Amino acid sequence: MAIAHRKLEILNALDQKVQWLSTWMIHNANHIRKSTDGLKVGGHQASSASSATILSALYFDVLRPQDRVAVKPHASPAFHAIQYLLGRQTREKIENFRAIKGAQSYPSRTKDTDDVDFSTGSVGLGVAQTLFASLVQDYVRSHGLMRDRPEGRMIAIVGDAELDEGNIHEALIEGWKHGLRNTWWIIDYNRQSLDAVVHEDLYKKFETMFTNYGWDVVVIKFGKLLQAAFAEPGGEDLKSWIEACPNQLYAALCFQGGAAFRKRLLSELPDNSPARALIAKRSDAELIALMSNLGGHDMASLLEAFHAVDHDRPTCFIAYTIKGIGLPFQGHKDNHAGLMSPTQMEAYRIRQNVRAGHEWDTLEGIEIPHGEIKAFLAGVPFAQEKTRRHEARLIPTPQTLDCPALSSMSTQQAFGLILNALARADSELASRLVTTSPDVTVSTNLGSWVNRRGLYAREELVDVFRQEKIPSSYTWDFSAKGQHFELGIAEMNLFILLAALGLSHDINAERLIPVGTVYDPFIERGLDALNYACYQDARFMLAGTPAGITLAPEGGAHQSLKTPLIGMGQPGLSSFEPAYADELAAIMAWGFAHIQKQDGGSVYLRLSTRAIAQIQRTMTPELTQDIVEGGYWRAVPDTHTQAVIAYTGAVAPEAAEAARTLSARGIPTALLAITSYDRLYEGWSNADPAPSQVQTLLDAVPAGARLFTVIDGHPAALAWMGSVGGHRTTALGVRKFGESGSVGDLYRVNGIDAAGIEQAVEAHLLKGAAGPARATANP
Ligand SMILES: Cc1ncc(C[n+]2csc(CCOP(=O)(O)OP(=O)(O)O)c2C)c(N)n1
Ligand SMILES: [Mg+2]
Repeated sequence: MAIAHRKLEILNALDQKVQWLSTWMIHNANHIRKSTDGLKVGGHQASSASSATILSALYFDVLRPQDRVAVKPHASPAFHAIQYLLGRQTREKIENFRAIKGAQSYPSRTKDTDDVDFSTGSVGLGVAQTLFASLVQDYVRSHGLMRDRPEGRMIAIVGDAELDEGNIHEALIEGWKHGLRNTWWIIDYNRQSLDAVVHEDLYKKFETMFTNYGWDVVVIKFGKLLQAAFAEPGGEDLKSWIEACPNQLYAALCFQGGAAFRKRLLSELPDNSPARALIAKRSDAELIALMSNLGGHDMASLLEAFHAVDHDRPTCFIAYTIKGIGLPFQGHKDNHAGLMSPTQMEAYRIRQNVRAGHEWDTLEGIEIPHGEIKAFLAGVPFAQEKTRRHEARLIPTPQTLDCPALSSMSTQQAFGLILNALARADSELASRLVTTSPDVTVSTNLGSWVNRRGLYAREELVDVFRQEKIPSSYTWDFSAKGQHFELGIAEMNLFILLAALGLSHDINAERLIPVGTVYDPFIERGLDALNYACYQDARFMLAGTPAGITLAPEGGAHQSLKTPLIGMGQPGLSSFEPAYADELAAIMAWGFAHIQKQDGGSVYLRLSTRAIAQIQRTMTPELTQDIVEGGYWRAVPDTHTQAVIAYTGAVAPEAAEAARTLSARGIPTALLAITSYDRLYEGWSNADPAPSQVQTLLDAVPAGARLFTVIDGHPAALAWMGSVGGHRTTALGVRKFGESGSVGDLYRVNGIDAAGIEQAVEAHLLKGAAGPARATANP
């Protein structure tokens, strides 16, 4: 499709403006505002320039309001410059690029104000997020929602080195399995990473890889100037020379300029090649302009390629670029952190036709009548919808959730039963629930939910075992109505999918209630993606199960001990470690509401496979409240109390037994159930002036009493509790892992069995070890 000449002129002028503003933004941050501490922050000019034309082509012409974009992290200045030109970003923000409250160094959904669709920063994650966002859009539409809104394309501008990240490859497999559509990945193929020039012919690997996963691949290699030159006499020879030129050399020549290109070409082209005349016709300036006219810097070539797509198949564009195009360090292998000096910037300003003092003027130096540019900007398709963020209505949640009253069960089992009860009932909450798991659906107890609600796939696929009447506990039918996303074993994918599901209210204007399950230790496999999901303020419930050494004989390598600290340390995630089913039911009911609240967040449940005898009790509103806030007394302290055992999770029976035994032995011992060390800690940190839950609880403990905290996990998760009221504290827990054994044996080895707890208490209280106020880890 030919692009009208005038339109191209306007787009090229805007692209130049984007180049200028983004370069200036970084210069301003470093040389004028001198960043925050006078430190050079560097690292954007070359990378941003590399993608600027791709971004200009997209935002000023190709994108529609329903499309969503993940911009590679270092193209953030170009992104902000475009939004500024579109009137969607303020001058103040870009003047304060990288400063507090200014435009963010990496596009941020939560911290930027100019409508970032997907945050980027940790390379690879934003790219994969577009893929999962597209699957989620399909899910929403398959469920009869979002019918009055057009479907959008999910687009990533990808640094070529980003494709080294394994999570992208994991996502590609999942995309293929789920029949991915409406996804574009545009690779800024500048053949440079942070450190160096990338391997030769990498694009061939990209091509086969994407084709292999069912994607269309479009290579945008040469711009119009080069294409025209190839049609001249000698053009064929020039093209062959370029095709054969190694990446490193091409980059070096781009850095050195027209004269260097001339010298090299003349030394390498055959004596009788007509290309010599083609080169001779051009000045050095014309020659470098020609040789750097790669497809990714050529507006017309980019637009042609993008507008030619008339289908919804996933498409990978490989756009050839030069890192730092148009800047003094273009092509230099060290240019990732390159910054122009004030003198270089001055020369660039003059070249860009920008008057001193008018650096931030939007249309400064553009020779096309400004009225015409403004009219063009006002008609840009992408900018036609003022706000692209949606608000979806809240899905009603019950005060309490049903949980069968078995005399003995594990929290993991209770989790499955609670979901099963939801699956049986016909509530709106149940219809909005989406579960997902990386090949541990059955072993994390989602099986009965899946039996009732089915697996999701756009195309129906029946369970052949069921069809053949072969007995099996689980029905594995896929359909467009299914409510479980089955993933392969890749925890990164789990968290990125949760990020995508958990933003559906904002992106698709349809709220989903995502619930993911994972073996607790493997949270660490996907940790960066979990952090990414939370950073974007995606909302979901996560069950990490089985957890701790309590999974015992199942396998030492699967024991998790750091995850309580992850739960505490992760912003945007409230973590819980209940011991009893009724606690879990209270937490989940609260959680389903919390993940929908404007000022809410996501929820992490650390669950165990250990069946324990349940407490026969009636849940009261007060107890529910305490459970959700993080803790309650099971045996209250009084003025005689000498020891407090504060436990969390599956070690409840040992803690209770120790408290009983010690009290019987004449050491008055109180018992504190902790359901959320995270919420207790948060509450304590934020409490001012009202006392927090943990302060209120510990107020009742006499000053001379000692706390003994017990957790099947790292003791640091509870050790801080002594600081709340100044009580001496001994923190019991697990600091080594990896050996199989029975629960009893492993608890004993780690000193968290009843005898171990009792010994710790007696060692401190009877043997006069009550020294100065300090916390001790496992004695
Ligand atoms: C997970 C992760 N590891 C390392 C980095 C540091 N880093 C930032 S950009 C980059 C590579 C840049 O290369 P490329 O993706 O090709 O981008 P471009 O050449 O367009 O700048 C690296 C290693 C990061 N941001 N994220
Ligand atoms: Mg690169």
